[in-house]
Amino acid sequence: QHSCKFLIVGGGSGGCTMAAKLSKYERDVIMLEPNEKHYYQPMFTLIGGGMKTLSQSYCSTKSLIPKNVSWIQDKVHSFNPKNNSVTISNGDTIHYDYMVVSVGLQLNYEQITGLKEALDSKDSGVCTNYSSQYVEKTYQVLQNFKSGNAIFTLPNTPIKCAGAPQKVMYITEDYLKKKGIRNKANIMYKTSTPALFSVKKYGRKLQQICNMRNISIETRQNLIKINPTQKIATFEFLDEPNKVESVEYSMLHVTPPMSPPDVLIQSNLSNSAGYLDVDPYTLRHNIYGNIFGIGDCTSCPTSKTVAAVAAQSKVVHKNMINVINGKNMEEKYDGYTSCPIITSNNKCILAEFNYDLKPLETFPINQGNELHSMFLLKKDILPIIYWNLMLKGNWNGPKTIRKLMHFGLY
Ligand code: FAD
Ligand code: UQ1
Repeated sequence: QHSCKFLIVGGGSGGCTMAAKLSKYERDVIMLEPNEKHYYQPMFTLIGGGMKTLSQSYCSTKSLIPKNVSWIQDKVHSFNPKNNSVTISNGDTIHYDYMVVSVGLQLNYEQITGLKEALDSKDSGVCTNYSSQYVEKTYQVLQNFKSGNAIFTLPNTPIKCAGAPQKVMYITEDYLKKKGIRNKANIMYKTSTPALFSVKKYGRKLQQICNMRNISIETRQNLIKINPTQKIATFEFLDEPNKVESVEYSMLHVTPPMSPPDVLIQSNLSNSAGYLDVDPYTLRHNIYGNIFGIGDCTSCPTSKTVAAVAAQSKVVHKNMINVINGKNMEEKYDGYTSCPIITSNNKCILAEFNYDLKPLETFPINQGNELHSMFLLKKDILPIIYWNLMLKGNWNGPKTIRKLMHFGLY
């Protein structure tokens, strides 16, 4: 039996950021997180491309826990919001006054036949940047590539960092070009979505890049099966029922299907799709007023990123404090999210936008162009911002910088 004023469920980007913010004024905070290591997942794309190492991407969870926060190294087994409690895997119950849910997304490998064994087998040519367990294999597959089809997939579910499935493709194309074997490769992006990118400005530019670099884009196709011994991948056509196609590959980068964790789907905190049912502007739970949500597990219809979490963290913190003090919630989340789309080993398009899918760029330059400066921001500056500002509770996204850069006009 435990009880606390604030319970934070999940110690990923959202959970650790909220722990840091709350611990500045509160002592009675518990954070539940099963993992010993905390990974900065945005670095996975660079690790897969051989530009960073896995050991550069994590810290021990323990080292991130602020002084006033108790860490319980376990996971929620069931949510009981009517009793203001959760039970955890070891059978204990934790009672809370207020709860922040930040459990992220789970990777559902089993939804693609043969995927798990293909990832586990060394010579299958199948890789994914989406897990710390497999991300190093991507660079091995890339280095071993000799010729044939290199296929990159995006599944038929919402995913985190919707740009990541194509970043690894641009890095691969650039790598093969520099190695002098680009003409031996046939590069294909097979995506369940109807377009390359949801924001028109960036989508248009990325389409041009693919045309110029001879990358074929095949939309509304969904990977359903892999035969890792014969190296054949099978796709369904989402707009043509019953049509499937099998393609040989030498390299296959898979973005696994994702969903909220089962424990959230099965709870009465989720909407019909399984996401934590929050108001998209206040981030407060739509039924239980003492529960807030942050990050990938929420129903907010924005692209799921650390950048979004940063902007949400201020809203959750301020609104929660106002609720506690019996005041109106004043902060509103505008859906801000950002996706640094790496297009080579030294260039990046820095997409930033809101719920309206309108660009909301921080810098007074056209971020829709491939820029070396934005690559350096992504590779060298953002990790520093993450570990030293965001996880210490001192980064709410670049809004203030944007206002300064645009003299408050934008
Ligand atoms: P997470 O950080 O995933 O944390 C969720 C935590 O909840 C985990 O630690 C998990 O152990 C814990 N948990 C799960 N179930 C339970 C339970 N039952 N009980 C207790 N704890 C539980 N974002 C960007 O902004 N820019 C990028 O360039 C970028 N690139 C990316 C590239 C890749 C390959 C990947 C995988 C992600 C990328 N992201 C990027 C996305 C970003 O990492 C996520 O959006 C972000 O980490 C979400 O934070 P979160 O707190 O919601 O979830
Ligand atoms: C950001 O704030 C952030 O969180 C720390 C990210 O996650 C790694 C990002 O990828 C981006 C692009 C931002 C936005 C920051 C700036 C300075 C534009």
